Amino acid sequence: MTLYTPSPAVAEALAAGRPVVALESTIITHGMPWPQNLEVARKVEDTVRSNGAEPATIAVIDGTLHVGLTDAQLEALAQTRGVAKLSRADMAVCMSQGRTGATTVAATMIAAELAGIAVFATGGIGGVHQGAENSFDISADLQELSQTAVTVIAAGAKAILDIPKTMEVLETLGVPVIAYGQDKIPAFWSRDAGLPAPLRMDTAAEIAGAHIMRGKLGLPGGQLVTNPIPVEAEIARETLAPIIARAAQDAADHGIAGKNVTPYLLQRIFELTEGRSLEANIALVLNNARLAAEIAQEMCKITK
Ligand code: PSU
Ligand code: MN
Repeated sequence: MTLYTPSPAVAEALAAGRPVVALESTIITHGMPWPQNLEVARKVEDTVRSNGAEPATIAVIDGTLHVGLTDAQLEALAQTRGVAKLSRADMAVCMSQGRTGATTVAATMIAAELAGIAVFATGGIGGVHQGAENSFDISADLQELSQTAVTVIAAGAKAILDIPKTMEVLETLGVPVIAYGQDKIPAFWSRDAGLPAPLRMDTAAEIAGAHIMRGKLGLPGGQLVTNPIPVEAEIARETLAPIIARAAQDAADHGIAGKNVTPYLLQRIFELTEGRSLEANIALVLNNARLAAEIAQEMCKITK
């Protein structure tokens, strides 16, 4: 029994040593509303392709871990309601029970490493939630970055999180946090989280080189590349702060907990910004797909 099923295009690219970029599916099922979720999923794949790499969207469908989806599978996933949200804890259970689930950053990293894919593009990673000192809500994405050798390109930690605490945890776990092309950490919908970046790199080649050096040193884990949202799509921090506070209060009032927190907040912010948050989200995901494809190409050059 094979553990995962690559799509024909992904299998071919991997066999030929061509660049491949992993993509998550929770952003499709839990991060964006229908039908934009399908449109964006297709656009992200096209962006990876037009930038010289093969996209591999990852999901568990009827118990099979798919690395690369056909367009029909992508469409079905985007339309299905009640799809499970899978992280490290529940991926094996979903597979052994023959169920369907979308992969978060953590689960996508596990699948990517298994398939030999070193680069993964997403929107934002999970992190330490505001009030974590009481709720203990810290995303499994952080732990995963410390143990699975995949370079993840994101637009920073979402502004719904406690970004300083998220940075502290990443430092403790030994995860390199690299800001692309600037000295500051970006905050998903805005380019500046008000914190200096621990590391800065200005080219895809440097990022690829650092990933490979980490492997040579025998250090487990990956890298987090934080790629600032394009200027024209940015929403200012001051604009978002009261909206996020309101969404967080609503989540508390409704007793939202566990893995429902992130999807609830994203949906609420979408409503409160009248869709502006989604437009920004789309722009930053495409921007990350572009950079990820470049990094994947550079990695292939080094390892060839
Ligand atoms: N970014 C988005 N939308 C999302 C997510 C990220 O714009 O839905 C998802 C990712 O899959 C990430 C997950 O891994 O949220 C984090 O969830 P949690 O905080 O429950 O670990
Ligand atoms: Mn959580």
